[in-house]
Amino acid sequence: MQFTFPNTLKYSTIHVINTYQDMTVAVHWFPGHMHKTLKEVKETLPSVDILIEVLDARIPYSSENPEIAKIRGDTPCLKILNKSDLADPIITAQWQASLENERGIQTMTTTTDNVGKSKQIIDKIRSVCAQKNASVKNINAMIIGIPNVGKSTLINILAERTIAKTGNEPAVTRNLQRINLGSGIVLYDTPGVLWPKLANPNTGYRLAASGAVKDTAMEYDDVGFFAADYLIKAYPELLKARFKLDEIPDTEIEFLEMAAKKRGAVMSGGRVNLHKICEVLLNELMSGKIGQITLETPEMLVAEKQLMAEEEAKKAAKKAQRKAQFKTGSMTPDKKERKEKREQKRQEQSARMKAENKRNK
Ligand SMILES: Nc1nc2c(ncn2[C@@H]2O[C@H](COP(=O)(O)OP(=O)(O)OP(=O)(O)O)[C@@H](O)[C@H]2O)c(=O)[nH]1
Ligand SMILES: [Mg+2]
Repeated sequence: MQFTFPNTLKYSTIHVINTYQDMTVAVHWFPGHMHKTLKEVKETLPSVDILIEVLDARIPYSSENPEIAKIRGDTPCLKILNKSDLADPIITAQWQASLENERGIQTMTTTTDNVGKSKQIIDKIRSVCAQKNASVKNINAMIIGIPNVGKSTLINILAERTIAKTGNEPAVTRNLQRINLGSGIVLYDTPGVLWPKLANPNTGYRLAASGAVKDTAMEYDDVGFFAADYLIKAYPELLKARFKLDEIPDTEIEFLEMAAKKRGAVMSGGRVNLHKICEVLLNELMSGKIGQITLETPEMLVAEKQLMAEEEAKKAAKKAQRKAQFKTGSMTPDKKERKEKREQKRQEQSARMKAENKRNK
């Protein structure tokens, strides 16, 4: 399935002006097992005491599942910003403050580098579910999140043994798994889930650029151009250092050409291999080799959401206009006249019939 950038959707931050307009990209991915998982999550939710939504600290908005927000109800939710070792720490703090504005939401950052901190999740679970008598009943904590965000890794840390299969690719876990920690807490590991409709087109690119989308389901070149466009504006110094460049050019294509030459991504005849350099850029971005990078800020999202709302309002206005046109269309003088004539003929006919009936009596 594909989606198109709305004409007006642009980044809007101090340094990022998006040039991607009218661009179509295929990074949408919602296989059958995700559909099944979402259904199972909904079914299990009534017996869940706390939801632990694992977010990718590099894309806290784009990795937040809107379907969960819809079905969560009053279930307390702890949002974990995982892989915080790969994210820009200043922006991570901004995201935590922004997420905690929501009712019933608590946040924490975690990374595989700091196992001790991850274990504090257990204390959080206990404090949030303090009213539940754990000696009588287990606390049920369900771990959810996008593919490849680190859910199973986190479960292994909490369980202090390798109990869930992990791997650096999306869709490693395929079935819901119940893990009894043995101390009054039961964890549910779930397969990574995306959602059927991405409202914000930038979300698709960011999910792809962070490794949540299977590489067979994304176009490296499109995502690479998107990432290059963002990085030259948001993190020019990191790019300079990583690709050993003296200056960062104004456009993503110039940057990709320069980087390709530095990395030998050149084809016979001297033409730059853009596909190859996009692949290199994305792999280095995902693995953190370029540096600690966050792909979206709360400020950017305020602007993007506003643009999306304007886009929606325009669509709704157009639809209403079409509807109105259709209605008035049926009332054009021509149609109105024909309708009146039909009505008149009906009345004449009924009068004739009445008169005839009277005569026959
Ligand atoms: N750099 C970094 N890598 C991490 C972190 N947590 C997990 N990973 C890596 O991310 C990859 C995915 O981890 P998993 O635990 O399998 O992710 P998952 O969310 O269970 O993925 P699915 O089951 O496919 O949905 C693995 O290679 C982990 O080593 C982290 O905090 N930092
Ligand atoms: Mg998993």
